[in-house]
Amino acid sequence: GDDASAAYQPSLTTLGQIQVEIPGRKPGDPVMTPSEYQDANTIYFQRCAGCHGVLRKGATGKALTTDITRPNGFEYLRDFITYGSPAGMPNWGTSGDMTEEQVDAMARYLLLEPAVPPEWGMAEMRDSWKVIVAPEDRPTEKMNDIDIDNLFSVTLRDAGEIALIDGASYEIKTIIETGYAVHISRISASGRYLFVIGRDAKVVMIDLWMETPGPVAEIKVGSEARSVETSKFEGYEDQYAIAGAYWPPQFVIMDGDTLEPLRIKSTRGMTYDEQDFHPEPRVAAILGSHYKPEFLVNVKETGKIMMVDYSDIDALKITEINAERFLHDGGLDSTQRYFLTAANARGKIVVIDTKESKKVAVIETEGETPHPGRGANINHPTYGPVWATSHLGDDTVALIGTDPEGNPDHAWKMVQQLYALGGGSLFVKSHPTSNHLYVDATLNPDAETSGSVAVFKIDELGQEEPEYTVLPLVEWAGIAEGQPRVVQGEFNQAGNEIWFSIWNAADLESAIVVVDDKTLEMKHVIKDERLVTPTGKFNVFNTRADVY
Ligand code: DHE
Repeated sequence: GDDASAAYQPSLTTLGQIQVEIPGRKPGDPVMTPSEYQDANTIYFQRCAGCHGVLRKGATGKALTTDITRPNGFEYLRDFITYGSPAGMPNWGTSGDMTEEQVDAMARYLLLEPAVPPEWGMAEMRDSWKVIVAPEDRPTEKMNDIDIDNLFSVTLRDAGEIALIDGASYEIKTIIETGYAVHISRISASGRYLFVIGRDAKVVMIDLWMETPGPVAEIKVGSEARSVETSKFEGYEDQYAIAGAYWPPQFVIMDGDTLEPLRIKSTRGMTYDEQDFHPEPRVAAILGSHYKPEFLVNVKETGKIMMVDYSDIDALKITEINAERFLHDGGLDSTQRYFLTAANARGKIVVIDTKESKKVAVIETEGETPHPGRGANINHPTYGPVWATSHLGDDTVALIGTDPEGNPDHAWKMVQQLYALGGGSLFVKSHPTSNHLYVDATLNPDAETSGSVAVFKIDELGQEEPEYTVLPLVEWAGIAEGQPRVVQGEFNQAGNEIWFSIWNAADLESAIVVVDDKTLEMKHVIKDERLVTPTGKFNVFNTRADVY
């Protein structure tokens, strides 16, 4: 049996480089052995912290601090983890993602105080920083025949890699090791440098001019992160990179040639509304303004958008805008002047005018948990330019007017609600040359639904109840094993085809399906044993120029 005194010797557990102490035992604490605690802590960081927070104070998911978990008790927690909830909590037990023993250990883990991982300041960043190829040793011109602007950077989530795939031939040009559960790719204004960030907060900078594109610098900016971006304002192209961390809650501005960390800013502080201190306001999406030398930094838990002026990083000026709590992802309208971003757990979209550095609206989406990615800009037959988001919690798509000059009556109002395949949608996509709006349903529990995408015809959106076409992409890809999920459409540079990931378990076959945007027929399937768990895809031109 377990010896309680041995079990509660403070001991260390590691996730990557995180070292945490098991918090001291209090009377009535559940029994956990050090190895159970370590396993549970690792599972917590991998599966739970993204929604519930490192300190368990809640965001997209509910708070799990002990004042809440203890009154609910062990059985309640165990059942909740096993069966999930319709509001978005995954059914970790019945889906087979966690064993009965793991669920049991997680329920006991949540009755203990949260472990606090260490800080990560300039010393740690500089220790982790590597210039692999110095700027003076890099090519002075493009050394390959790759059409860089039509290249796709594809996240291979569980492999900790990205694939660079040619947009015309569908050929995998190279696979680059990047770090644990790489999350997004962003591209410097010139199109030369590609930046990726993983959940482990490792940023890798890749030079697309090299004969075979590869890493030229890397750095770890914390222990948990999701966002990276580069300076895009005229005169500052490629000058700076910025990465935002979930833990520690901070962002860092880096040299755009080498990733040398220059200025770290903590985001800890007061919530925008109640103005109480929050110890873990995580950095969600970051966007480089096209109107000013500014980065827009979404600070999730305090509900603030920091507009960070990088024209003089020695005298950093930050315009701190009260937005709404639980800011997550977002993107620009078609003129690139307005930033539309989701306060997802509050069901709202906040609109920022990047020219005036002002909040112009907060809009209810009338759906549960808006999740736009960067959103989709379309030209609506009745309302003119609108921006779209789908929802994690239901099948609705909200269309918001974005044209205060030409369509002032509809600007910053929700003008229409569409009904797509079902809940669990993560991303919508369109393109300036396309007549289609694509809506996925990635996290829907039903395999047929999560394996398909809904397509609305833009010129038919003026009709009473616009209908959508269903494209059964998993069926088209011919993958029978597992429950592969369709995720995140991304257009090629010309805007005549859209790519979707068919995201299967790591040990099963995945694919990318290329759809002809005019005919809505399958044009090609990319299958390759190296394509392990493909998720996000980032076309170089569309990503650097913010075309979506
Ligand atoms: Fe993401 C973007 C955070 C789960 C695929 N994801 C983002 C951004 C944030 C974020 C803050 C915006 C970055 C930006 O624009 O600067 N994602 C989180 C989480 O906290 C969450 C909910 C849970 C977690 O533990 O990570 C989470 N995300 C996922 C996934 O499970 C997805 C589907 C698969 C994966 O690869 O992990 C996923 N997230 C993506 C993608 C984008 C993204 C593809 C970029 C979309 C785009 O078009 O820009």
